Amino acid sequence: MNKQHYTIGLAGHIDHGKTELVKALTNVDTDRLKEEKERKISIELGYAPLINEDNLNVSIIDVPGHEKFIRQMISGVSSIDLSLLVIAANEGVMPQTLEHMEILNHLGLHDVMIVLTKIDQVDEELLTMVREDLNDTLTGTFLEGQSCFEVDSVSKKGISQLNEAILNKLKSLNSRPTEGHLVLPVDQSFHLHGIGTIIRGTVTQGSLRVGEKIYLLPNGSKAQVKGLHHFNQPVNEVFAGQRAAVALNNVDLADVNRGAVLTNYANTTASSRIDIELNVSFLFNSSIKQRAPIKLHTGTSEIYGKVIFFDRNRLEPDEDVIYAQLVLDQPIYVLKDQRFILRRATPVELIGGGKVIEPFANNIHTTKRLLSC
Ligand SMILES: Nc1nc2c(ncn2[C@@H]2O[C@H](COP(=O)(O)OP(=O)(O)OP(=O)(O)O)[C@@H](O)[C@H]2O)c(=O)[nH]1
Ligand SMILES: [Mg+2]
Repeated sequence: MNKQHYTIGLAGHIDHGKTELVKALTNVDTDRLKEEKERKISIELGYAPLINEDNLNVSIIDVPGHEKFIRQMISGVSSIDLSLLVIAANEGVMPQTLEHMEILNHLGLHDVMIVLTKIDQVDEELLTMVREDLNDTLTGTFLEGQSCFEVDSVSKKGISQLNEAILNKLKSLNSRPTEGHLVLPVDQSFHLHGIGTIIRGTVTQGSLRVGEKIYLLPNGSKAQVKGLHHFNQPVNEVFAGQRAAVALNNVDLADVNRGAVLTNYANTTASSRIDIELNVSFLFNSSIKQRAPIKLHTGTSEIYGKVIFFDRNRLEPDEDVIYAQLVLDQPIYVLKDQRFILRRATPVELIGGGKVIEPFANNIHTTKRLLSC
């Protein structure tokens, strides 16, 4: 019987116990870097397999909570099936709890389980207050009415119940389509002496085999798959939903930075002008003018550019859905309906998110001319 492949992503404020929770669930410490150990914070994405007896192939992605590392957070959750929104009982809802919640919402990641950690750090009275505060925060959001799991990750109280609920939830979700062309956004790349260029990422669509010819976007160069690993095990094929490390023949490291995409679809190219449907976040409370500099996050890439509104000269808060064009500083490979997050370039602030409605957009003047015909 074929295994089903799923990826779970963590989300939540700094120090709220995401890495400790991953450790309690998987026995893997995802804070591997020396700097992470010294500063006692997560900086990079961390990965761990969730071993289970249900024949499900489950990967967990741990993300940093610090607001400075939001880019890593967005790229980490961009390819997940289920998220665990972590809130520490001794602090309750904090700024990145809300920001991460909005990021999940705008990326269309609505399968979320809420986990209250550090319950050993509070008494029953404070726990009741935190539950009420959380309930108030979630009211009116896409997470209204969600049940909440309570754990102490250090003593593992509540972990086996959470583990069981996670597996039951995954079984109720549709697995990602393994048919269709390959989409593998790169989240790490490095050079390994004697082997060459290696990339890591989560396959979001399709599958990939050893020996297969692939294309690297945005630059369009061709390469061949020399070898594949899934969590340090050599494999012949990887499928949508799985983590993969891919050894590539004849590829410069510079061509496969985080944000590049591997595909086996020949007839495609990158674009630097895209039309978007943008849902404005309730956290956006300043205003931006026509052609303001923005940061686009989609897949694992982060690209600067300008926003051009179709119907206004300024975007104010309290808007719902608007349509706009992004003119990007570098070309990007995106698909129609692909989800994204939009942030103001300086000072950095979440504007909102939505989906790409036209990956190869016309110059705005051409669009206006076409509309007036
Ligand atoms: N007592 C207790 N301590 C916890 C629990 N969860 C986490 N901690 C501790 O809280 C501290 C922060 O936990 P982390 O898991 O590193 O927090 P994080 O959310 O991964 O932090 P960032 O990745 O930097 O955002 C560590 O010292 C953990 O051991 C818990 O349930 N109970
Ligand atoms: Mg961490």
